Amino acid sequence: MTPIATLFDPVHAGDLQLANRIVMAPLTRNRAPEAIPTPLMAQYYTQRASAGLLITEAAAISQQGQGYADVPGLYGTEQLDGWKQVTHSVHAAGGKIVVQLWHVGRVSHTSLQPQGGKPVAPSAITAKTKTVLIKDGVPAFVDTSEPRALLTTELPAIVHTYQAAARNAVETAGFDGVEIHAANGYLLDQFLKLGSNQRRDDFGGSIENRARLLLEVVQAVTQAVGAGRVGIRLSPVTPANDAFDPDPQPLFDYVVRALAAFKLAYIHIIEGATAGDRELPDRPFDYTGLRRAYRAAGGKGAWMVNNGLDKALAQAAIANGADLVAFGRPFIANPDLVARLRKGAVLNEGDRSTYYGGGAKGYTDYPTLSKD
Ligand code: 8OZ
Repeated sequence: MTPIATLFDPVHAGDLQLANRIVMAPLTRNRAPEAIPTPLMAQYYTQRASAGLLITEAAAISQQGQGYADVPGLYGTEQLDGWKQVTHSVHAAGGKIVVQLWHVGRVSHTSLQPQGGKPVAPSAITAKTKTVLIKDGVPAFVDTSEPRALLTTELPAIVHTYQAAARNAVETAGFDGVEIHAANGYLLDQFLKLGSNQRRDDFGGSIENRARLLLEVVQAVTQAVGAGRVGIRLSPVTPANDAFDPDPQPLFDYVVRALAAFKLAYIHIIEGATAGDRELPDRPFDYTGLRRAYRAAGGKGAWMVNNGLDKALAQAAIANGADLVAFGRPFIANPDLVARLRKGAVLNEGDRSTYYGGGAKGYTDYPTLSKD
């Protein structure tokens, strides 16, 4: 019998050869003024390069796709130059890094949009959620603006924008791959779920129609950079950003079955509420069933699980068939999380007041074990 893999064993995810199964989950940190990645960001990611895979914070594929102050982009020359420094530095430290492709859809504010326009969405339904703007140098939570419904004729350009950003990421900025952000109530998740999608065209109504934009994006992105470099993040039941669907199991079973055909590097699942409870009594979901649906349809990508894991839960997830485990907040406070998990060492506590915005404090100044 093959012994059960540990968190510290190498694994491959599509074309990505990973030194271990511990992944740094994407974490928004709002430290990229003018959407341009900085040398400090290069330092932050490089400090964490012992993870098997780093997934960057979400990066806007266009100005329209941006919804928060000081988040990075993937569409301008200076942005790509900034990212180049990040990928070079991580690679020099032996790490692997993919960038998360982000269009926020309705989770935005007119002050961040081109010409101060309305954010775009599947339907003109305002999300009951907040976004972060910076006012007088201080992060401020404000209501998201009322969106306008995208015309059917605008959707090909959105698909093309994802594709262009993926190409920029791999060909210009030097990333090992991309993760399509289809979770947490942002544009692609808004299309999937009935609470935000009331369209009457080919992109609304049936499950097949609601999944259409997502699958067109996957097709375009994999065509541009190769499926073995592409992952996708899904959050079937998260209430984040007012995401809601009354019947998520058949919806997501359909999505992963359709994804099986693409030979992606990995499927990344947020179990439960993003950064919250893993079990939601009013939103039950069978994650093992989801993985089985993917495998039964021939899906060979690595199965990555996330949300509120500690070492024991992560090891149990691997024993139960996951290939990769993603840690978010523990990576904020523990640049050497892999070494700490290996040794069973105590973890540093993160300072929530420095999660979003600011500089080096609470970002690149967390101690490693040897310096404790
Ligand atoms: C926290 C704050 C702002 C954005 C996500 C990109 O939830 C985010 C995000 C998280 O996926």
